[in-house]
Amino acid sequence: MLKLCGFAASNYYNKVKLALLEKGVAFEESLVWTKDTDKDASPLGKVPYLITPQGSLCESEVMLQYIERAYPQHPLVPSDAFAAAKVHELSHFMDLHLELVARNLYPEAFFGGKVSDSAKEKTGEQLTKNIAGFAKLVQFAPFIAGNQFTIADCTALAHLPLVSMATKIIYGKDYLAELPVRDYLKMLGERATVQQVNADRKANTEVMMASMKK
Ligand SMILES: N[C@@H](CCC(=O)N[C@@H](CS)C(=O)NCC(=O)O)C(=O)O
Repeated sequence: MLKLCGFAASNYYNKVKLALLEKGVAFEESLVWTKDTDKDASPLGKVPYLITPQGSLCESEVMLQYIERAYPQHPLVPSDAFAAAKVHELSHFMDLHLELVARNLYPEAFFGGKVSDSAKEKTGEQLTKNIAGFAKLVQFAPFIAGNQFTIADCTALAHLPLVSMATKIIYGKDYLAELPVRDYLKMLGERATVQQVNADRKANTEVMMASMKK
């Protein structure tokens, strides 16, 4: 059986977990904090990593591609090559150009640290540019890449709330507010799979924050 390693407060972990739940693939979860990661499975010590019957995988986007090929049931990627590429484009774009950039703000937004004014300014400029680009790719029709739930929705559910929260806390303004993200996330929140991911995320975040205060 597949084993998803990491912790449920992690957005990248939840991206993969939601795909597994949506596809109805049997998997077990192994709670691993970043300090305890298996460096053979995840050389940079990041979560998630996925243990498969053939070996381990790091990088959430790669895990989604593997899961889709290994378990074709309940497809989360269209069969047409170009349509599939458009879905991956959006998922990849959110990872690289929204989440990784907004991540610069997390130390101050979520973890009681400090981010320099110059880093805030640079990050704000990058996010403004990248969100304008993102707006050209999204569909919200009603799903983020069109009329079907895809892996891009797994990525969006994991990352977009963090981008909104971090920008609201740091700049006093939700940088995604001009897109219909709130209604979209509400719609996704009607899915039992998303409710499970969110409940597990909240519970694990409390454990993580409590352990950081010790
Ligand atoms: N590109 C990686 C990003 C994973 C990632 O950054 N995970 C965070 C937790 S949300 C992490 O492990 N951070 C610890 C670190 O980078 O050392 C992926 O898609 O899996």
